[in-house]
Amino acid sequence: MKAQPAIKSYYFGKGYRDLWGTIKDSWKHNTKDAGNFFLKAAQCGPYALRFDATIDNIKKMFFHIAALSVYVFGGLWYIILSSLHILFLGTLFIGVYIGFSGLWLFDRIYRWYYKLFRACPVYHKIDLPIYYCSNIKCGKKHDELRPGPYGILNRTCECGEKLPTSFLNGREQLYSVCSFENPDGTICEEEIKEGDLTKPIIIPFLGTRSTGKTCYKIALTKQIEENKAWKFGFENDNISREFKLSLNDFKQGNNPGQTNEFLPKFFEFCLEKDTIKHRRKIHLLDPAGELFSPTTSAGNKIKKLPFDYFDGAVYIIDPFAIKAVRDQYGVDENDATIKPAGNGQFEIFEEIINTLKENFPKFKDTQTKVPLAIVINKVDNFDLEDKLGEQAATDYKYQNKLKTIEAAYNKLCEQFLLDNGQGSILQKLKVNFPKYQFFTISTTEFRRVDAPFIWLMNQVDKDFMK
Ligand SMILES: Nc1nc2c(ncn2[C@@H]2O[C@H](COP(=O)(O)OP(=O)(O)OP(=O)(O)O)[C@@H](O)[C@H]2O)c(=O)[nH]1
Ligand SMILES: [Mg+2]
Ligand SMILES: [Zn+2]
Ligand SMILES: [Zn+2]
Repeated sequence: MKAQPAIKSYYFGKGYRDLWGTIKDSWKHNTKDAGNFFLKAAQCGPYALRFDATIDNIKKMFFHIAALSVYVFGGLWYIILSSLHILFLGTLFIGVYIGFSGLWLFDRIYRWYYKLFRACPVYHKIDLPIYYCSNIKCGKKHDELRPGPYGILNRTCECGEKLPTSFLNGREQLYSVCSFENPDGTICEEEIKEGDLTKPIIIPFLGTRSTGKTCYKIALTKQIEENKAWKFGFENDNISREFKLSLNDFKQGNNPGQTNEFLPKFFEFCLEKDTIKHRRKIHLLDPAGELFSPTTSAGNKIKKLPFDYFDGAVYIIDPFAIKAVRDQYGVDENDATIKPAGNGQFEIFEEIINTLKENFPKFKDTQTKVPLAIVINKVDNFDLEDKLGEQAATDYKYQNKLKTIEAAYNKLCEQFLLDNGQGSILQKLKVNFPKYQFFTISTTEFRRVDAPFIWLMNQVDKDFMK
């Protein structure tokens, strides 16, 4: 363990020094006592064969015998007592070590079993953040706050404050920041708000410019907030404030404006259920569509997204980015109200797939287990709702005796893509993401916006959705 701004536990530092100290001291006493007798023997003068020296000789001999006895018997006592001392402390220390290793292991295994980790707002997946000392005047950073040489259940910071070393006794309530070390040696230190152990669910939105990712984020969050199946809450005041403002704007029909950040921070909120042990922390990622624009460097940019630990993705499609659809409805590609997404929303998907395969082990196999919600947005326009909406899917289900409405949505949407000349991308989607599901939504009219999220959650977190 790296040096911590804390006082080493008795069992890892001072305990040994104390033991060594008492052993040394008691030997010192012994030699001192024996030395005194030698001194007294010396004071009796040299041994002599004279009669008048007999008493002195006897005294001298007595002191010598006494000195030797101190050495021999005292030494024996010393060995016996020291061994007992070592045995006693040793047993105590071993007990403590077993306790500490057990707690350390429990902490690890528990978090591994429940898949609990921290997702920093800028995508680092970390096991243990840096915790700040709870004494505000001190604020020292503890980067390995777990059971160890500085303490088992608690540790004492250099300032004297007691800090819990495990999630069991309140460690997660300390202020904490990301501990990821950047390639240049600096530490990320983005604030991570938890309060307790939470299970992260990470869902990025894929889709080119103006497909409606940001509108989707707003409408989806609103619907999730209103859903009575769970308790909703923001952890971060800034995100909460930002959401309220953009929701107000959105409801008044204002366009959220294009997102500029290629790699924005996660948009986070928590979901809680009485029946569930750990809150779920949902991390939505709404990047600028430019990230997916079919340029030569798109792959390099996409690589920076947290694909290696995302749970599922939402791929947002704007039907009006398809020329055949625009032609059918007489929509210009620069239409100001519909704002059709640019060409290339499908071409980029190929690039995304290639980048994933090259860079992320999860996607190496042709068939990834990662679920993909393919969302056709903007169906409030023209007769798209009649063709692809809920009634259409229900009718299709009964007419074709399908088991689920989901199967009906898939069939309708696949046919829609085929009819509009997008058969090849459809094939690629199905081959590379066998766990896919089509949805048709309207973000501006809040139509079926939470369906893709609920489906994804059912794929990745059945326990929570029970
Ligand atoms: N009619 C209609 N328009 C929509 C819908 N969803 C989004 N739009 C419009 O599409 C445009 C783009 O929406 P955004 O959410 O900003 O798109 P984006 O994908 O975030 O775009 P970038 O941030 O540039 O990548 C806006 O003008 C929205 O009003 C919808 O369901 N129906
Ligand atoms: Mg946007
Ligand atoms: Zn402190
Ligand atoms: Zn970080």
